[in-house]
Amino acid sequence: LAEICAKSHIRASAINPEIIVRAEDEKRHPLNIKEAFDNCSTDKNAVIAEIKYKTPSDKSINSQKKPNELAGIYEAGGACAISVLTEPFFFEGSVDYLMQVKESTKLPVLRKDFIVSKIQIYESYVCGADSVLLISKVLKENLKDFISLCQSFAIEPLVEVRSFSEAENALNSDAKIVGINNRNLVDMKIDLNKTKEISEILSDSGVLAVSESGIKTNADISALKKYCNGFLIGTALMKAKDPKEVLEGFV
Ligand code: IGP
Repeated sequence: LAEICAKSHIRASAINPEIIVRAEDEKRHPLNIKEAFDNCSTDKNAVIAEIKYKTPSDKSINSQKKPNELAGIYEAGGACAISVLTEPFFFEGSVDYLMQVKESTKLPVLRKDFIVSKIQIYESYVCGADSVLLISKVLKENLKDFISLCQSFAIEPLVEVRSFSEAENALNSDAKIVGINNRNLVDMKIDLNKTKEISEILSDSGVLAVSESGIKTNADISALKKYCNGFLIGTALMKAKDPKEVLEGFV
């Protein structure tokens, strides 16, 4: 994680500061991911379907489908939002993919990256993100400031947590959507019980809880359902021969 964040700092320092002015001049209205979630979850499972071509946790992703093609498939399969990896070194993502997906879907689009600098939030807004991932473990005491910058652009971030203290930080920082990561970002191990464990302190707070990572089967969804409002699923869809069919099974 430290290595990914170090690379992210280098990427952030290469962003032209002019983007801040462009963001302030931009009059885009991001789609409301929380609303999309509420609409989805009234009659089905709310799934954020993810586009990622590589991941350190599974070497066997080998999708030949283009981002815009996947966006169409996910939309047709009933996803409530689309997540796009933009981290280039470990996930082979790019901001171009984010822009391509934004152009090809009417669903809210989440930028999945390791945001370490506020300039990446300005960039996300200019490049069409409707939501961004903010990781509690990475941002620590800066989390509140980063969330409020996102909200100033009407971007509601997904705030990722994996422990009680990270979840408390999210709640104290005015997060409205909290992702519980079942995967330990240090050793990559999956523990679906994380969702149950952490959901306890989220349940009375009014935030939306999203169970993230390692969800592969309908049985996983059934087991997690009572502890969260929705699911973030990447690998199982990227590895599927027919991602639409697999997604339809999840929603
Ligand atoms: C998706 P999976 O196991 O379905 O591919 O997981 C998503 O949760 C995962 O990509 C993720 C992630 C992250 C990626 C969760 N948190 C932080 C990069 C950065």
